[in-house]
Amino acid sequence: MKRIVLPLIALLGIGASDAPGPHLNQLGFRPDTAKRAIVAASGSAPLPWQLLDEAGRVVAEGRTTPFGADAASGDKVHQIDLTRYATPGTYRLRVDGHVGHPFAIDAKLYDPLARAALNFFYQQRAGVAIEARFAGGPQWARAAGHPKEVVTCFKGIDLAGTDWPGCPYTLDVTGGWYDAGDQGKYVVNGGIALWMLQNLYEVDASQPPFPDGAAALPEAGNGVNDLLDETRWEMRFLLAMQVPDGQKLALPVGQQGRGPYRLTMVDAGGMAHHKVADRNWTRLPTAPADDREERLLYPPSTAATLNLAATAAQCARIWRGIDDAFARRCLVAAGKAYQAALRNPDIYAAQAFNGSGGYGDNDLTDELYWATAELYATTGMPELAEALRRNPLHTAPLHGEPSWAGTAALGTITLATATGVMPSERAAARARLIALADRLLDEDSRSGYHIPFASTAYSWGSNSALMGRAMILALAARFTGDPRYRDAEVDAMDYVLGRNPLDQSYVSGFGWKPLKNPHHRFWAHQFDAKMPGPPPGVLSGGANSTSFPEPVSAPMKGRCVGQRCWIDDARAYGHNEVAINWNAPLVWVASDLTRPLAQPR
Ligand code: 9MR
Ligand code: 9MR
Repeated sequence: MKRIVLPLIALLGIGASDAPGPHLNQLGFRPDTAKRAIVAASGSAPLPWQLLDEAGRVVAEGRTTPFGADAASGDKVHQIDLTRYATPGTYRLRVDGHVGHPFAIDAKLYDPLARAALNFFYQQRAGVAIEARFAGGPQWARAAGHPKEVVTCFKGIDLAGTDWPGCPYTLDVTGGWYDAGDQGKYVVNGGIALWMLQNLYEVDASQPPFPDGAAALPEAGNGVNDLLDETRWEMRFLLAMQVPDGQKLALPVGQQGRGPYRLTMVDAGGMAHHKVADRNWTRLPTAPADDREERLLYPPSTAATLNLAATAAQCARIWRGIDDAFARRCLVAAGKAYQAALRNPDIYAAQAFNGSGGYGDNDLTDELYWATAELYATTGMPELAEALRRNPLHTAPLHGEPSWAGTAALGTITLATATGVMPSERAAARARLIALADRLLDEDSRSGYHIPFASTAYSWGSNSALMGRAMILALAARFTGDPRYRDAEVDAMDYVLGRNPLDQSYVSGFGWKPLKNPHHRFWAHQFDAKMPGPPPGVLSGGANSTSFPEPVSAPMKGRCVGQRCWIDDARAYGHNEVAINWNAPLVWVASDLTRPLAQPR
């Protein structure tokens, strides 16, 4: 009798359950980077592993490196290093007899992710119909939301008792991106998201990603880079949020706690309204076109004004030579915003409104630093170089990854990468980013799951912190050519794509256990079977061990550690929302990883 050998089927039978792993990036690996996997195992003796090809043949083998107890996951872990194996193909990893899911070694591994992650921004567009042919299918098509957003200011008494007088004008703020699962449009958070996508273009300006026609967009084929088509959509919205010249408004000056606020008449011309949003929270689901709440402008803030100044200055230098009129418009707006912020340096975002998020920030030193750096990089004005040097953040060590409330590193990145920055300034900025990257490498080596984030405290949007750190590491890799930084960048990406104790890919449509039920008012399948789930390429906020703001996640409080505090439930907005400032660094990093590590420039 003929012996029948069915290695693959036999292996499938062993089952690929979710724990204890092996946990790894569910897409797989580029041939030229680190390739790590993790297993949770209580013993301290090294375990045997084998790498199996598609036919089930062993192509590499070794032993795990026991790490021991890992506080961020609550697991005892062993680490596996497959780095030396670099032959493209499809593989499975067997550890101690347990076989995992298939994954790839592929130089083009990140191409689909980069494209899908960028498409998120198209799908978040306000003011236009989203078309099936660009959105990836008819289920994601929808009517235009808020197509004529001509709005005036909130008037009346807010939740803290402040009586707002309103304003004598309307602004046409149609367009831009919805922030997240809600349909607010926020200048503060819009700023960092826009900056990251503009920066992705700028750091590779000689050979920018997403050349015209590469993305699924209505503008593809218009002769302009597709990344810039997408960023212009948001830039125009930010420009529209600027207060008319010379306009006086009653605003809260200085720190005033929870309110009611004392309002003072100031010259607010050139400032930016903090947000345009619903008067009251809408229910889930609510398709954008079905939003019946009143839309209102909320008071200008210094933070929003500096976000406008920074991104418009960045816009001005990027668009120069592509669309000079747009570049000039950006430069004029940036200058006015910057002057307005200097005139009104301490007007904090009013917090006591229903219907939208706060994005409140009591320290604007970093926003001022960022805007100053952008305007300096664009204009080279000596006064701005002086202002930069006077800012304490110019020499202070960088705290960590950029975030909507902590934008200093954005200025530093611009000083390190934009043309037109003095060589001495550029070198100093690079040194500070490399110093931060070195601290991230240290965290990477101390973390059980081998990620550049060693803390056990995971906060709202933690996946974006991982992606922001990956950006810093990617830049250090570019500046130095040192592959250790790139490997740590990959470590961060591996985490969000599945190398975590939940064996969870936090990105919809990618991996064997992808995000399914984000908190989103249109991709709300969990609430209504007629609504779609998320399109591919959308990043969940991720583990949040520090706040449990609604009843679905509340039972986890005190009962989960760090990386395990997460749930794939659309009601859990503190854990499973999606947001433009979270997908933007995903686009940046995925796009960076479509290319081999280049020689330092
Ligand atoms: O849906 C809102 C989400 O987009 C925000 O991130 C979150 C925090 O600002 O708030 C959500 O809205 C909830 C609101 O805060 C309280 N009432 C229930 C709302 C919908 O779940
Ligand atoms: O990303 C924000 C996070 O840092 C805050 O802790 C949280 C609560 O204030 O709000 C997050 O931002 C939300 C915003 O307020 C409204 N749109 C959705 C955002 C992501 O959840």
